[in-house]
Amino acid sequence: MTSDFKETRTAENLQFVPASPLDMGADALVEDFVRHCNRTLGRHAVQVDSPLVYHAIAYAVRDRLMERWNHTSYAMLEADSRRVHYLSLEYLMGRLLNNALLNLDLKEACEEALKRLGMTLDSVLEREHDAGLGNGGLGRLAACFLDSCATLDLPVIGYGLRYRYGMFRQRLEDGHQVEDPDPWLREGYPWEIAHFELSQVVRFGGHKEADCAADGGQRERWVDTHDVLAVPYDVPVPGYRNGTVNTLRLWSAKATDAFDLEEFNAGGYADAVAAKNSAETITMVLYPNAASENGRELRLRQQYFLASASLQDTLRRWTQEHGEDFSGFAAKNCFQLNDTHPAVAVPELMRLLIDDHQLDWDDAWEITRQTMAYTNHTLLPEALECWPVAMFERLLPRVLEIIRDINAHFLAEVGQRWPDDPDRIQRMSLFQDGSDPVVRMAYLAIVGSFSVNGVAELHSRLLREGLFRDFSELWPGKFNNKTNGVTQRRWLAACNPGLSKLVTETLGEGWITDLHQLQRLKEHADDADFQQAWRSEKQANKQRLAALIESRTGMRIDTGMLFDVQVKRIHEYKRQLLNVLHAIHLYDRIKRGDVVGDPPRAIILGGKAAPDYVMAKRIVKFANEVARVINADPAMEGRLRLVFVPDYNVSTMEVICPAADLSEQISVAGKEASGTGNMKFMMNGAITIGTLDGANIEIRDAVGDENFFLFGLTVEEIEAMRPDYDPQSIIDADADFSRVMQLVESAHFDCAEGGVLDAIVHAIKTSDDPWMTAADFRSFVDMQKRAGDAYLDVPGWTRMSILNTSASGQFSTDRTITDYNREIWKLTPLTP
Ligand code: 26Q
Repeated sequence: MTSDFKETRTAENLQFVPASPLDMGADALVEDFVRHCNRTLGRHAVQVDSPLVYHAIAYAVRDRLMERWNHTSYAMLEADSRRVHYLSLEYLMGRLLNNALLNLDLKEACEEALKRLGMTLDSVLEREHDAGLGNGGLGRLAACFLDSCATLDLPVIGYGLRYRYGMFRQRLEDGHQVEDPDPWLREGYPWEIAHFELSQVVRFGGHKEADCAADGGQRERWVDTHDVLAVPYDVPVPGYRNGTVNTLRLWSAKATDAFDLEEFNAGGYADAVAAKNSAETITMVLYPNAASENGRELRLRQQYFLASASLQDTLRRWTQEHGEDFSGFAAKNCFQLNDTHPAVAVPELMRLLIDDHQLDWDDAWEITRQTMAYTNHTLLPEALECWPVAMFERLLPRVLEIIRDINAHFLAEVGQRWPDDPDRIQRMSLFQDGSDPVVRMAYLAIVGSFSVNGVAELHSRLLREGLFRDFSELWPGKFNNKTNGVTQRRWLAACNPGLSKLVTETLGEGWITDLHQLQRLKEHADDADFQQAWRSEKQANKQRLAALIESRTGMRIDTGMLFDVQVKRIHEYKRQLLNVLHAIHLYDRIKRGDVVGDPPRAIILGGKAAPDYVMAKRIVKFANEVARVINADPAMEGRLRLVFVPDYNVSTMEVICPAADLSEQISVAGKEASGTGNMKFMMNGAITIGTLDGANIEIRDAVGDENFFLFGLTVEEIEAMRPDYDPQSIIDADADFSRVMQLVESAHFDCAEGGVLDAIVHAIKTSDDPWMTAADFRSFVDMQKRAGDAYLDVPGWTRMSILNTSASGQFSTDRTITDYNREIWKLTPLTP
């Protein structure tokens, strides 16, 4: 038998290089499927509906990724190129098989292979569990970024955590949200490769000690620590048909042997096992983004675990190639912080350089400030992360000391610039004093970075003028904008194959890597045949969504209805409540016989509420009770439906966004940093009804005012109205609004229990309502009416739909990443 591998040996190294790339045809896939069933999974037979089928196919596809992956890793090492390390506590990857098939151009072969095996690709794809290692926008953005970086051949490595339990699964019980854990790894995860040999030790607790260095100077030592092992699991990130496969490296916490032994000697076997468990809880579960989760010790442990393991990994690679000479480090490395969640990387890099690599403060600070870049994702002041100094002291004493030193240096700089402004020094300090002093992580991130960016133009401006004003006065050049995007490979090509085919037949396939090419769809916007084909794709997608809704809720939806969709995390600022009030208004009108001129409408809601975000959970209950009443009323039949799709996640969005007619982006102006769901809907031909918030503004500029349903107050108007905001008088002056509120308050909807009703009524009626729902009710209802009218003009609506897709080119993460690279990262593409 001949070997498939070329071998090279040195004394301590064995190198294997595949002699020839694997065959990409259906025959070879069938053969490898059988081989993996037999030899990898150890089965002589598999049932066609078992998860093993998915695993065997995933392994066959993975084999074909692997050779490209090895190649890319080797090329990166060889070129010693500058790299970006994307640090994020969240990656909402969703499913990977279909993405791998698309990017490797294996889809047809795989379909054919499965057909020969008596199965369909769709049924196998459905077997994959979503990798739900994120909450929402921020986590999905990280995943889209990785796709674009790989497609653009950029040497970017993602660093994150391998949570044993990802985002919880949502069920509805009597209209209430119930959470179940998400055991996504239970059947094994075929996409990860453990690299035990690259494990890192991360330290916690203990205390610091001064030590005399050889040069006679003082050195800090951090001793008596509790150590935890960080084991990397690598997930491949294939680019689109370019031979590049980048890496997402996820750290998993493991007890160290030393730790086991120490406990073992002290307390015996049972204590040792207990201690082992406590070390391994660090990566047990993803934290949902609730306000009350702020300040949890385990969360800080997670953040430090990610930062320290990732930095040590980078420094290990550096010293392997360059020894202890760090003079070239900053030119070759950049760390992009996905929000402040990994911001402890700033003092941790200082600590590693000073304590472990003997750099002096100034050199270490120079390197840190030249390598770190920070992206902010929120304008809500209450969402800015602060950690109690006392907790830091207990958990990371040496890191806290470094933060204190950074602060001292920084405040001296502020004092020089503004010599007579003690208020400003107070305001800008990394520490907020008080009875329970805290570290302000956003300030730490700003001070330690060479770049600070927001995620949409409005957001970046508001950061400069508001939240970070003092800092932008000190360092105007540091602040910049990078408007978000989404990857069209997943959010058009893969999730909407019908429309993609139509687009490709019309324009060629260039749009898949150059989304601006969609512009040319404009020329077809009024072509009757093209319009007909466009509508028929939308119709098919609506059927697909209707089937999903029926399977999850039992409810049947007529696909002739206007699909009016709002799916996103449940949060007061996103104003799902405003949407439900509109549903009640339509219900009220139909009840009163005021039905002429409106299209039948299905209002589709979905999203998870953080488990301890009480108000968000009340909104879920309220929406479900309103839905129950509407859907049970015979008068609503064929006119109005309200559905809540349970367990909204990445895979669900892949069915939802192609089917939407109308995209609800109705946050109160000035609160949604960007939004990215808005872009997925637009790309798939939905028309937005939205406020002047986040990236909605840029969406409207791109598509034109006449193809966007704008409503609501601007940021400036909201802020001007706030001091004497009086929702009751707004309600009283509006007959429609009054009737809606009467229906709500009369217990027409069954949600009095648990104070849900009172809380909802209060939220709308209080003059302190930060989200000012009542202020935008009238303009929302009016614009919804205009949207309904527009929907009845079939060619007019189809034209708007086509123009939305056509104008979505700038909302590709290929554009976003190109901007990051041009202005922040400055990487050279590395073509394999
Ligand atoms: C905080 C403390 C403790 C535990 C968790 C958290 C936490 C976790 C996740 C706080 C926030 C998040 C996620 C925020 C997020 O998704 N923000 C969204 O980011 C998108 C990408 O930039 C934007 O488009 C959205 O506007 C923004 O809301």
